[in-house]
Amino acid sequence: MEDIRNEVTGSYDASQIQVLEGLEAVRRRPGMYIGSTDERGLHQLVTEIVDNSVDEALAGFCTHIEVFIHEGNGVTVRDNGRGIPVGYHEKTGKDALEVALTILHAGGKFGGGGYKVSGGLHGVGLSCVNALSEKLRVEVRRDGKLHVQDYSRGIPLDSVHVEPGEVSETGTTVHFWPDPDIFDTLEFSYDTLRLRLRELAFLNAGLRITFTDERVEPHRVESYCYVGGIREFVTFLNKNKELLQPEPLYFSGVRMEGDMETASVEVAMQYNDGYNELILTYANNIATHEGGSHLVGFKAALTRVVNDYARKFNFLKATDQPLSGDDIREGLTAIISVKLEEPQFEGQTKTKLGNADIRPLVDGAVADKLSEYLAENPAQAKLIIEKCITASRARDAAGPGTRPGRPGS
Ligand code: 0RA
Repeated sequence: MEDIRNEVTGSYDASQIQVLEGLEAVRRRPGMYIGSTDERGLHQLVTEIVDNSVDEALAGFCTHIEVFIHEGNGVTVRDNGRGIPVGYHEKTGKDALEVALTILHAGGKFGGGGYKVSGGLHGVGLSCVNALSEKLRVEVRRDGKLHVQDYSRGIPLDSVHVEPGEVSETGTTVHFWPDPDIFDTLEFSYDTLRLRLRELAFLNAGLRITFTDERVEPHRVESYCYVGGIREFVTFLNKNKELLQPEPLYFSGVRMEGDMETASVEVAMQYNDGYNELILTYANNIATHEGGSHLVGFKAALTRVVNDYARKFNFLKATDQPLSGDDIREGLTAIISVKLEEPQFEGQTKTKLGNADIRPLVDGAVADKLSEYLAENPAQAKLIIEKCITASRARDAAGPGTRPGRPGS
């Protein structure tokens, strides 16, 4: 057991013991906090740190996140947000920055009207990464000063101190070196990280993410910034395809409780001339591979609205069967992204969104905006409906057994 006395006070105070117990818990069962200690868990560390910066961007205070992989597999994540708060923290008697880096569940709601959405580790990201890093340095640019603290395996090596000189910008930088005692591998994959960082840029319109791999000469640098957000994501997924609409359709909606926005939904969709259905769903920037309430809401609204339109304008005769969900989703590429306060992740791989109240939110937004779009763009509507009817006939011609869900969604 290492000496756990507080370096400054020399005492084993209650909050210090709590911190050490938290650290111990994370280091003893890292899988409970980051999923695993293999390659996946290693990359999760980067995501956890980046998620904090993305939250700062969602709150409206950060426009640029930079990620570096250094030689020797250290990582730096830097943002231009407000900077993690520094200064005396009443409850613990420590610096607020140290609290953020050492106390599990120290995250909480963000100020500035935004709600904290990072799925990550329920807001324990920073302290977990700290506990699982052989070495970590945090730098906060705030109040014209550079505040710094160093850690090893989550234990502070010094107290928060100000480095000489002035800084003009604000922001947070975290440098960390994953602990070889914890992880099976320390080798970061450029492709894994670039995929995730680009996805985050697509999911958060206007946010710039710059990614630099310093392990190769010359360094590999890429920067992602999509003003169109998930519309550009759909365009990207549909590239090299023949398209039915010149631009993806885009719908959004929010849930308000009083004057507080407590959830939001964004949908982008575009048909191509192929037969595949590609719908990617996200909750709080996390891919929900098993779908869930947002996907159910989307499918229900899409199926209903397209059938209603087809009937109303006599694409379907009174005796015709309704178009099935599968018919309607043939050739469809879509992104559904919801942000909410307390996401419930369920299913085998914890990638199924459980929150039941998200279903009517998505259904409502898609139904309203899609009906409006079809009503205002009859030529586009005709193209879509005719494609669905073609799909339906092809499925009928293929014979029984090719219609698993009819007439459902
Ligand atoms: C809590 C409160 C405030 C900012 C942050 C956290 C914050 C955390 C991280 C983590 C990485 N980058 C970050 N940027 C900001 C707001 C403090 C204020 O009111 O100025």
